[in-house]
Amino acid sequence: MSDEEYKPGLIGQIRDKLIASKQQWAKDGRLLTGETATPNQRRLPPGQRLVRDWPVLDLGVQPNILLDRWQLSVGGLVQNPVKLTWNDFLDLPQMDTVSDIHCVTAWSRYDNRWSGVLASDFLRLVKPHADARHIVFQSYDGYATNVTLEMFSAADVLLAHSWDGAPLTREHGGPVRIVMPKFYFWKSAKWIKHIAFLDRDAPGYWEVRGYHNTGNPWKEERYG
Ligand SMILES: Nc1nc2c(c(=O)[nH]1)N[C@H]1C(S)=C(S)[C@@H](COP(=O)(O)O)O[C@H]1N2
Ligand SMILES: [Mo]
Repeated sequence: MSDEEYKPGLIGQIRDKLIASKQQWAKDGRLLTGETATPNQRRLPPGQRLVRDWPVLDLGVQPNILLDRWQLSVGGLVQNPVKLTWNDFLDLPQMDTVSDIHCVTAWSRYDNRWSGVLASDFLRLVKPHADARHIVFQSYDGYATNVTLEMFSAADVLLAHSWDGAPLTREHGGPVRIVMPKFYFWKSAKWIKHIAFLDRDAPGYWEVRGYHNTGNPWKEERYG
């Protein structure tokens, strides 16, 4: 975890309420429109509204990870289980992408410019075994979320350290977060710490609390 110990106080209580109400949304099927759309059929997925600001969502902990203490480790079914320091990470090929954010709480934000390492370049480095089919992202705040290797292999997936030309702020998941534009934003783990490659699925924080295992916004896979 972070250097900073998390002490549940007023903020913690407020967040606990938010988490509980988000979990209740899954039970009630809140925000579901019953519509579906295929990717590219339209830019704004069903039930979403466009925002211009960038809301912050977390579990009440925003870990403060100093760059010289930051490490990204990779484990499980890979040939090359690296432990990357900040400089190691910056030595990997750097790319920019532009993509839209779709949060399950119904806001979407267009045209986010991210900089970092493409998942495809990262996969070339760690070399998953043939039987690696699933991935779990583990974060410095204790959060986890699961995706398939296929989802992670998409050309638009990034391990991002910058947004709009500036380092990702702590509240938005800096030093490094995942960006998976084709899925609801809860799949885009902030404060990434460890990436595990597995031969079986391992549902994450929201996935075990009533949220969909895949989370495709054009199919409105909010809960499941
Ligand atoms: N480590 C971590 N990653 C996380 C979360 C979190 O609580 N912890 N929340 C998820 C959710 S539910 C959303 S909507 C987005 C929010 O990212 P933002 O605060 O940058 O908008 O981060 C996702 N990644
Ligand atoms: Mo979210």
